[in-house]
Amino acid sequence: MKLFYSPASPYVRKVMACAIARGIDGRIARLTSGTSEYQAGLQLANPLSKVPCLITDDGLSLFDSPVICEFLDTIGDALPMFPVSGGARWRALKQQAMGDGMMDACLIRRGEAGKPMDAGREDLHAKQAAKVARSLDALEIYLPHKVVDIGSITIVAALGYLDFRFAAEPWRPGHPILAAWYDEMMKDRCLAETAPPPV
Ligand SMILES: N[C@@H](CCC(=O)N[C@@H](CS)C(=O)NCC(=O)O)C(=O)O
Repeated sequence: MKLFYSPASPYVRKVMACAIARGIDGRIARLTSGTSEYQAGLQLANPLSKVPCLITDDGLSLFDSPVICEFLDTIGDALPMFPVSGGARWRALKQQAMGDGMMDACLIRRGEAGKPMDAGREDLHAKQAAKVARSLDALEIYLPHKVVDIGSITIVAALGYLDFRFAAEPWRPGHPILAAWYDEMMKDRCLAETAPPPV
């Protein structure tokens, strides 16, 4: 398998964390943006031109991190990252949606960074920041379980991205329970080894 990859992408982190948790990361070659294969191939493989994008051993291109992560669950015989049924499944999928939404809001703000701050842009920043703030408050109350699954992986990826790109807006104050949960989850190899690069 080949993965269009960026070390700074929280969505790529989700994929690599799932692959490590399932013991199949060694079967994934990483294509980084400096390579000609990446430059020539990403738009063909993913018309949206976004990472992560996985090329399977059958030559199928898959994109959007939830799709890729679910595909990885079909390979190997480790415990699934997507709980199969019941409350655990819906909790994990909901947490994945929340973590992805937090990352989406952060990326919108990043995309606007450095542009002139007119009233419309200030409103956009405030609305995106509020989505993240409300999600943090909800997570402080409805803490994810201390299990590695697609829900907790995505929430950790979102929180790690806040540390990485929004260090000037620390999320830990006011969220001590979530901060302790995060520190505990970061002890897992799949999350420790995929932490964002130093700023
Ligand atoms: N929903 C997608 C989001 C992927 C995404 O936005 N990736 C960013 C990097 S973090 C990207 O490739 N952006 C380039 C672009 O939007 O052109 C997923 O879950 O994989």
